[in-house]
Amino acid sequence: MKRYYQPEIETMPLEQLRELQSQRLVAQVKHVYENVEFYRKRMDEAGVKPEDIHGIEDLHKLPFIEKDDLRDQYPYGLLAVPLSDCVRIQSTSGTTGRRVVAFYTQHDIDLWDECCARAIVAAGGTKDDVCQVCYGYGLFTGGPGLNGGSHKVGCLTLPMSSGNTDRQLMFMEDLEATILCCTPSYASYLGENVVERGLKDKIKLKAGIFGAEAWTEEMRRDIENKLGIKAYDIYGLTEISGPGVSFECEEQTGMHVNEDHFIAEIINPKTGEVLPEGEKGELVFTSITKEAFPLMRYRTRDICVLSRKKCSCGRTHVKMSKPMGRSDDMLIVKGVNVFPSQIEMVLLKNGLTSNYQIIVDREKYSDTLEVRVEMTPEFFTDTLTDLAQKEKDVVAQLKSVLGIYADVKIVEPKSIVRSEGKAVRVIDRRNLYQG
Ligand code: DLL
Repeated sequence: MKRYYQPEIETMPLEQLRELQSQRLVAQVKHVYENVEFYRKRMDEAGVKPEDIHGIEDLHKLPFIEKDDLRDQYPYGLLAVPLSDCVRIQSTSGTTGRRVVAFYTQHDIDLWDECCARAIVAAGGTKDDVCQVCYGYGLFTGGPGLNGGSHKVGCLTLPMSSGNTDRQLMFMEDLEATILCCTPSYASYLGENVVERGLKDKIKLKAGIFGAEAWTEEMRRDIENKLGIKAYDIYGLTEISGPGVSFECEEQTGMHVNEDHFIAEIINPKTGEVLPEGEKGELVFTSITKEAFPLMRYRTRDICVLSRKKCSCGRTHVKMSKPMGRSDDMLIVKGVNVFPSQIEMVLLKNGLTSNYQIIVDREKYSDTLEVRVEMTPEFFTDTLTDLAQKEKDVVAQLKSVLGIYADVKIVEPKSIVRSEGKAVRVIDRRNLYQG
């Protein structure tokens, strides 16, 4: 049995899909040119007018937009409708402290929910399912996105949010959850608890929809075994809407991009040149149906490959590989986006040095974050109690800036190995990216 939420769109013949994309792109370019000064200026500088865009073949003429532009335009600079037409914001961290704020009209939310509904149905969800959503709710898009998708499908939705494992497991068993939505690391942790507490035969889970961070095939098998489910990947980013930009079908060989809403391109991150299908490069998205916060040729910094190889599920939408790395220095720790510059800012504010190292590791599929930083020579005379207090202060400030715990160790001057070339500030021991 084929599993689609919107079969006519998900299996639309390619020609027709391209035509739909073209029409929507032309309208979207006009919308942003007329309503967003930033785009008007950028397009004028690039010598492109809305009349020059006749369809997707002209997409390459438009300039790129980057995370720094979003930061510079914070908060309202990219808004394309009156604020009074917006009903929600979601947010994520920016490169240097400033957050990215994305705006949504009710129509934007409806379309986003539909994208998530497609992912849930592709994972076997129907109105008879019980969908346990343990992504964070709030500014993070994970909880609200999958919650909305689950409602559209008609599942009984358990809006658990993250954490409180005892309660998660109690509801999973008592309310007979069949679909689990959370980060792969949390799924793995839940799986471990299910096995340890002898719950595997008592729970009714059949599928999981896991994303927001990189995870390996090995981790997929481990989660599938522990929870007795089939585990599906889901991808997305706040700037473009949230989860559901792309999702895996039963073939589990890449994620179908919801191409009726987002046009995907792969570019050479160094030159900006558009690369042919099958080549590895940076993923760029153009949102063609967004009303409030449309992004044109947004550089995601995620490195991956696109494929139009025929899929046995019958969907015609292009597939993206799992992200294979980043073209910037963003780390994803416990599902949270972390920029080294955010950590550096806190260290310097506390009178510490810029000789620091960020060490990310994994214990039993759960991320750990350690920050080692050299004290200044003046600090050297401080007592151990002073230093311990300083470490505590930095831990608290990092928690408030990043939203996650980092183990902070203040070390002696000159004890962090100097590099002859670029400083090695980040040591990521997780080896999460494949390919
Ligand atoms: O992580 C949205 C999301 C929520 C996706 C729940 C899936 C499930 P941000 O916090 O803005 O949004 O982070 C976006 O996370 O550019 C990727 O680098 C990374 N990412 C997201 N999904 C995946 C995935 C949400 N399935 C950034 N595999 C993106 C690997 C992922 N990386």
